[in-house]
Amino acid sequence: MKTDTIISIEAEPYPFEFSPPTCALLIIDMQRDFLEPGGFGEMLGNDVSQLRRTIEPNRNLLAAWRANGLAVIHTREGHRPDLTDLPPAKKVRGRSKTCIGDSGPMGRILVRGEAGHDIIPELYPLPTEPVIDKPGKGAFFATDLHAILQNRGIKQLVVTGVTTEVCVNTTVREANDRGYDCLVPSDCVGSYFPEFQEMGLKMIKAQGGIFGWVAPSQALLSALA
Ligand code: C5J
Repeated sequence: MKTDTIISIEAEPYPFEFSPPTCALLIIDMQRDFLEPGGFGEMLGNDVSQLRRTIEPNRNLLAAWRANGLAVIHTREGHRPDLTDLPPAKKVRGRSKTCIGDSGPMGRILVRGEAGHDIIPELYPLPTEPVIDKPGKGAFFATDLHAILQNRGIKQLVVTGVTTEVCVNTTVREANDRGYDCLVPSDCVGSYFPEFQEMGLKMIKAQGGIFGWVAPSQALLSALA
């Protein structure tokens, strides 16, 4: 694709104009512990089907990005095995009997290298696709994501993944403050809570797109076809 190609797609609050060669697909935390039955998310009483409906649309978008040779970056939320990067406040928050670092259904919870921490097989990264291991909710905090994007000349992001109101929203806000345009495909992000899904998307596109744009993934797929 030519570097000066500009594509306009229908989006809210107004059309999103993007240049595919400088627009990365950033897939947030599609990890087994959040999405798979029997994982940490379900152990906490969450309905994982609310997140699993995003797998197929993400698969289609990822295939389109790969087919066009565009930049793809994945993230995983998790910590060092010695937990030295886990703030004590994060560890105890929620007062759950089982918390981050403890043994869970798929290994130690949100610890790097454990089965539950890894990305679901349906969206598994290719060796050429950077994986950002992040200790926080935002993908820019304490990571080299900004440097990687700048080195590749990336100016715009399509942000997908889970969960809409937590790691997706935090990352979009961090990206916005760093000067990136962000589009969030509504069917490629998910929350365990339908009301947060709705409000999480509304907050992004409110006030003339205060944090970015929202559109169904089909708009991107049609544009890239
Ligand atoms: C993410 C979380 N990935 N909800 N984490 O959103 O704790």
